Amino acid sequence: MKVAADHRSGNSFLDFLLSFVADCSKFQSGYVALIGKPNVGKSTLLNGIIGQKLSIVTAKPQTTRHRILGICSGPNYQMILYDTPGVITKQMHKLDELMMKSVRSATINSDCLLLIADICHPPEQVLGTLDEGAVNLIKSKPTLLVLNKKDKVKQSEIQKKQEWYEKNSGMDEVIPVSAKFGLGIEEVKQWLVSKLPLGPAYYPRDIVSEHQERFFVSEIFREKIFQLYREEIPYCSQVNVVRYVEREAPAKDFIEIEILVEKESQKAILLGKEGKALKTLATAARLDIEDFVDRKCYLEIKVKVKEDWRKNEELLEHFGYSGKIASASL
Ligand SMILES: Nc1nc2c(ncn2[C@@H]2O[C@H](COP(=O)(O)OP(=O)(O)OP(=O)(O)O)[C@@H](O)[C@H]2O)c(=O)[nH]1
Ligand SMILES: [Mg+2]
Repeated sequence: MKVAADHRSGNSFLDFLLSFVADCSKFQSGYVALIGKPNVGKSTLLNGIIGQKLSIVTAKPQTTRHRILGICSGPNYQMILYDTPGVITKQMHKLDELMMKSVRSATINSDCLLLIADICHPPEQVLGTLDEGAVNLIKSKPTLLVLNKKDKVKQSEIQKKQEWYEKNSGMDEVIPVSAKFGLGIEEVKQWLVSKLPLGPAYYPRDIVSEHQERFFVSEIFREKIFQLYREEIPYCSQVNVVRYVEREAPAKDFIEIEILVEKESQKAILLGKEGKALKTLATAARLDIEDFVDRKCYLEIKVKVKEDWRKNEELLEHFGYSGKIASASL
């Protein structure tokens, strides 16, 4: 930073301080919550903004269970984004309740909001499903309505839907995007930068998340369960990384994984005939985990039954659903 000038100038230290303060005073930073119904593409959008796959994505609703933190740093800004579980009105278990709590806390802690809706769905009042407290919170912050999946509809329909939402949603601005194909992401980023308050970088510029590697390993594993199994299996499964031992190459990292389900019958489905289904799952997960950690891995997997784990508050807290992210074992 202007080193040569500092040495020549009699007021070098003062000049340095003034220019440092001026630089800091231009820097913008803040928290952004991504909220919306299940399956609208919140996680895909987070990954698109960060430019890297951080949050797992599947075709099934209620994939995201935790509040996932992703960091996007630019030359003059740092946005800290929270991907959140899809907003549901009917809560079946304590897990659902804790998931909705994490949506609320992300909303409260944010400086601005991305409210995401699926452009393919008939237009609707986007705040309609939220309770009054949440609506008031959203109205008190700069909010962008992102109409996602625009690649699936015709240009004329995009325009019609955008106009409807601009007129009826009460949101500050409406931007149609395709998170999956990277269309409109830059516009969303520009909107965010225009709303971020002045402030320092909260995280080193070269990191994209604060979660530990083992958290992502359990999430990747869960993504594969969502992709490979049907009906209740994805929803009744909890994945814990019990042990993660990093080893010098050519040795492989050793990862002990525990999958919890609620019934013996679910365990039988997960294992499959002669353990074949579990083998397929383990291979698919290992390949993606190796890609993510950039090392070869050996997975040791145990499937356990823990009745009603989704209703057990103490266990849920232990598994990190109370806001803190942690991978734990029984
Ligand atoms: N065609 C198309 N599909 C998309 C787009 N964005 C997301 N999807 C798909 O929509 C599905 C849901 O995406 P997610 O990103 O997991 O949605 P989410 O809102 O995070 O879902 P939950 O975590 O379950 O609340 C996946 O199959 C994505 O590939 C998009 O822009 N276009
Ligand atoms: Mg998600």
